[in-house]
Amino acid sequence: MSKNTFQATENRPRVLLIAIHSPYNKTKNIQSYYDEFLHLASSNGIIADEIVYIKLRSLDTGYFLTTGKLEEVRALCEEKKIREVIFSDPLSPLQERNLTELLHSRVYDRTQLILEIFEKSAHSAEGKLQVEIAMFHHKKSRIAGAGVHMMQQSGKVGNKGPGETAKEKETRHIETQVNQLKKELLAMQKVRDTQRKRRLDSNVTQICLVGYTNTGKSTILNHMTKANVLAENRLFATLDTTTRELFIDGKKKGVISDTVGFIQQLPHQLIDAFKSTLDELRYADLLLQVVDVSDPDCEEHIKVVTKILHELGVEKEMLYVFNKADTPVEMHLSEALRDQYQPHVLVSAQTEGGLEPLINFIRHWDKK
Ligand SMILES: Nc1nc2c(ncn2[C@@H]2O[C@H](COP(=O)(O)OP(=O)(O)OP(=O)(O)O)[C@@H](O)[C@H]2O)c(=O)[nH]1
Ligand SMILES: [Mg+2]
Repeated sequence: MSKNTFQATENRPRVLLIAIHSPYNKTKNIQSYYDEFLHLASSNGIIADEIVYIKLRSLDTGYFLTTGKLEEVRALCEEKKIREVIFSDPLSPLQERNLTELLHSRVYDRTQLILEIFEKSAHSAEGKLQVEIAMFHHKKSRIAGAGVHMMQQSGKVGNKGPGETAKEKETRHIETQVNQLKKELLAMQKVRDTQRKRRLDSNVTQICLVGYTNTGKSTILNHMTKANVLAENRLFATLDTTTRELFIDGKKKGVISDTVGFIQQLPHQLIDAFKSTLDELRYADLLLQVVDVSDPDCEEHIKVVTKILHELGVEKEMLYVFNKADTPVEMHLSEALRDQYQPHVLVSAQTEGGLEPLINFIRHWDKK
């Protein structure tokens, strides 16, 4: 176990981040996975007081960490008065509960962390509903693994049957709420469908920006359409799909949409909840897959995006947009490697005129 210690200044709960290298994590570059985990935490406004890096050969079903590591973490939490512990890997409901009790802290995992970022980033009513549904699903899975006290039968009037446990009651309550939220979401989707149908009927060209989170999708949309979508160095800055008219040389070329960014091991609750937003992709004529060439893991990220698109059943004509060509770091996607991804353009959304190769491609591109 290796660790970093930081100086805590304010009077807030002290936070420990636990970055795990488990045998089940198929990521090729563990350092990038760690960096991404730290970026997820900071994107959620979390200041880490302690970070430990743990390599595990096996996982404990009850406590996730094996005995020796668990004791080291317990001692650290006690010594540093830690009150919040976040794991970089998914915890089972049982592990989460056992660790919470043992460490006297709020304990949660990467999935919960991503859900909380999504909760903060959702601005539209539809986005908020989608996140709420995903949160309920996650909560329901936690209840499924809850302990004995939830198994005790509750004798209150109004229960479904005499044998209903508190666990079943809570699950039923969540299901009722999810069903209600889904109804509301469906009504909103109908409005979106009508808008889309109008666009399809008018035969307007639809272009969609997709890609890993933080690659520059919103920055590109803003520069190409003078939109005002929040773009910042935060994971999942954008959740809501924004669609704008796209003019090239003063002529309307079509519409262009920004979409929620992807991430490796994206919690499935979120893919499910965001299916309706991501539906935009299914109707696109051209996808612009934005890739951050300053990221050492960018090729891996292309694979993640391709896999999620495949899972969503989206197979569309695609242009790879290699962005951040201005960055001082060495390009992580060599020219030879880049050539495997065709067609592609190399751009810099932050440089004056840096998007010209992309604009030029779209200028000469027509839908089939
Ligand atoms: N150096 C450099 N930075 C860029 C470029 N384009 C975008 N960025 C920065 O990259 C960060 C992410 O940009 P966004 O446009 O928010 O990225 P996004 O893909 O919309 O991210 P999500 O909405 O979180 O999925 C911001 O800090 C941008 O300023 C570029 O061409 N060069
Ligand atoms: Mg964005």
